[in-house]
Amino acid sequence: MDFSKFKIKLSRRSLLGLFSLTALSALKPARAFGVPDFRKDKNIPAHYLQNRDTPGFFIRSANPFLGVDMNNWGLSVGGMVETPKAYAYEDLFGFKMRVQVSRLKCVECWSAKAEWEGFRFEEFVDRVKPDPKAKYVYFQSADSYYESYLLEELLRPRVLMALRMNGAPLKPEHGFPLRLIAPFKYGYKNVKYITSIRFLDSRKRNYWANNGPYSVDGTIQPGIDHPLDAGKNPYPINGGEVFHPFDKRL
Ligand SMILES: Nc1nc2c(c(=O)[nH]1)N[C@H]1C(S)=C(S)[C@@H](COP(=O)(O)O)O[C@H]1N2
Ligand SMILES: [Mo]
Repeated sequence: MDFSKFKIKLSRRSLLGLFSLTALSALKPARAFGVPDFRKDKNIPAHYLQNRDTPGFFIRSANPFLGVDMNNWGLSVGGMVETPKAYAYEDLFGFKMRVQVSRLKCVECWSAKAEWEGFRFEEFVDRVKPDPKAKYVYFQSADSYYESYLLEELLRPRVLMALRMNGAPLKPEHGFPLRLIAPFKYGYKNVKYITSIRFLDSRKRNYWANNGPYSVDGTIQPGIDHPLDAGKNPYPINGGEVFHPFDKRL
């Protein structure tokens, strides 16, 4: 197409706008929670955060997306609490920082170790003052992922709200700006790109219990692991990870 005759009317800027609009409508994936949904798409654009078996530390992103836009990012902490709070990225560095080395273990049977730096979940509890009836915590993420915990679990030692990994801010693909590290839970419970934390009086389900065979609980059990690539058939593993009794009561 010859755009030269539009030159007077359309500035270079609006021409670029026209092109990118066309490009966008050609791609136009379905949307989940306002973010493009590439879950059934085989041709995920390369610049999207997506599953990659990167040496050293694999990347797992169930619903590929462009990463968190820090112009629009804020963290809200609320639900059944006395004082709901909203945090900017910089605010989070006001908390007491801790460093730990821990391993993340995925149900697909890979694991990787990193040095994580962040703060304890207590920091939020102390400030928002949850109702004593709020025994559950629900996380939502920028990529339409969500997770669910017992409050008691988040107060255990070595649970970290991580801002940094291996001496640098979290990389976009590893959960920037904020992720959870709970070393006694399978990788899928270690929620990345967190945008909202809510204290609740009932247990919600998580992404992988609703979209796969994994339990809401997700505690790493001793015994047989569950290699996803071995026949692709989920089977119960010792300790009940894949078909966890907790799920049946929901
Ligand atoms: N928001 C969000 N958090 C997520 C995921 C995801 O898709 N979205 N994948 C989970 C899974 S299955 C694993 S194994 C770990 C992987 O973390 P990594 O990508 O930093 O290796 O992140 C978990 N946290
Ligand atoms: Mo995973």
